[in-house]
Amino acid sequence: MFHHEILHDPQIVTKVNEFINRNKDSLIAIVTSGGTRVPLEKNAVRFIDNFSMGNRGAISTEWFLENGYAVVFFHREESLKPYSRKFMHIFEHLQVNEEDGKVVATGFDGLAESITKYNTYKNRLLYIPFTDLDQYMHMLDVICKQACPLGPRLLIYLAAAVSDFYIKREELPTHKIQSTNGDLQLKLSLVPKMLERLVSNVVPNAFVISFKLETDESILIDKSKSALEKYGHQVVIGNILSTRKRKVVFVYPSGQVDPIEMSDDQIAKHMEIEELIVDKLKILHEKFISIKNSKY
Ligand code: 9Z3
Repeated sequence: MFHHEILHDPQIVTKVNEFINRNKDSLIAIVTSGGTRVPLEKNAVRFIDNFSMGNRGAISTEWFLENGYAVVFFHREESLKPYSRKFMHIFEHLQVNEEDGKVVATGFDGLAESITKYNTYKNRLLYIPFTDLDQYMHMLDVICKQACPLGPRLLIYLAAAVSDFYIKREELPTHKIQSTNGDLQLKLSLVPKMLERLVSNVVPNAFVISFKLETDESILIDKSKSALEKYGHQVVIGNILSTRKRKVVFVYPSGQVDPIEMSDDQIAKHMEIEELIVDKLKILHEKFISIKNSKY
């Protein structure tokens, strides 16, 4: 679990198929998490990265597991993982017991509970890492194709921060860009939107949720609505960078807008908003399944 290699297509196909077979009786969620990386050179030493620690995806995965889902956690390599996310700096808090040489961790509230939860749920959790934008796009497509036969039982939760811009392969310099050439001008092209094809061709019966990230509150709802119109999926969850841990807004194809905000009491109890998000999605997903099933 500690080192994740980028997988090739046949490995992804095998892993996802095995995982789905093993979890036949569960609802399945594909959760994307962390930011994509865009290289500036073919032999790349420089990159453009999208902001995301991976908290949203990692915490949501914990709540999907808690709600009975089996989760394909498609994440940026080295971003935060479910259960271990709170213990990134554990090394500095470890001590070696002089008598028996055993390592002890002190002062870490919740560590034992997180380890127990991880061990309880790990059979329902599949890690697949990505790094670069092109890997993200290609691998997500491969994963979704394998999961497509699940129909409405499949939930896709797109929390990863995906770049809108990239440099086309034919325009990428082969070697490291030299500073001796003076100031650097970059021409970035628009990333082709993959969500539309995913929703209409690859997983047309799945329940798909995307996130919309903005920094300007005044455009969040309109941007979320236009994403729903463009892609034809079920829910957009809008969030503002600075307040994303306290409030989000669910936007539906009907135009209905449903804000979720943590109360002071919930914040004082150290609740995380992902619990509320996932609880709500589970209800919506079950409704979606029963409507889809009644149509056949
Ligand atoms: C989000 O909006 C996520 O909530 C965050 C989570 C990236 C803000 P953290 O990982 O942050 O907890 O630190 N993700 C989606 C961002 C995105 O790229 N959305 C695309 C867009 O806005 C559409 S899929 O155009």
